[in-house]
Amino acid sequence: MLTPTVEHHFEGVYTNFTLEGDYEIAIFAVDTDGNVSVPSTTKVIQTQPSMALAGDIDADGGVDAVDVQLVINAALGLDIGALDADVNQDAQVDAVDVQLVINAALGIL
Ligand SMILES: [Ca+2]
Ligand SMILES: [Ca+2]
Repeated sequence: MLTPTVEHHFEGVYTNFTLEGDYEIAIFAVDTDGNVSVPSTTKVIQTQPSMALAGDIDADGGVDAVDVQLVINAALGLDIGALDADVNQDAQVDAVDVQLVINAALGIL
């Protein structure tokens, strides 16, 4: 979502091009009547993938008690929305992921 800065000018920042590869981006506008503009497209090429901070479930740049709570909730089957709590990427959120997040929060990696 773009945010208006000055009149007729919008800006937005998206930082989650974390995997290596080419990303096609389409930008379009919708007015209050639902009319959609022809999209303007551009491309971002990520050549230096960044490893997401392990255990940073809410992607705020740090691993703390909030992340621990989120991974516990996910392990208990509680909905944490679109956040990915599968820290070790084994397709399930369980006590192993909880331990990994706790370790990360404590600085033990
Ligand atoms: Ca966090
Ligand atoms: Ca897991």
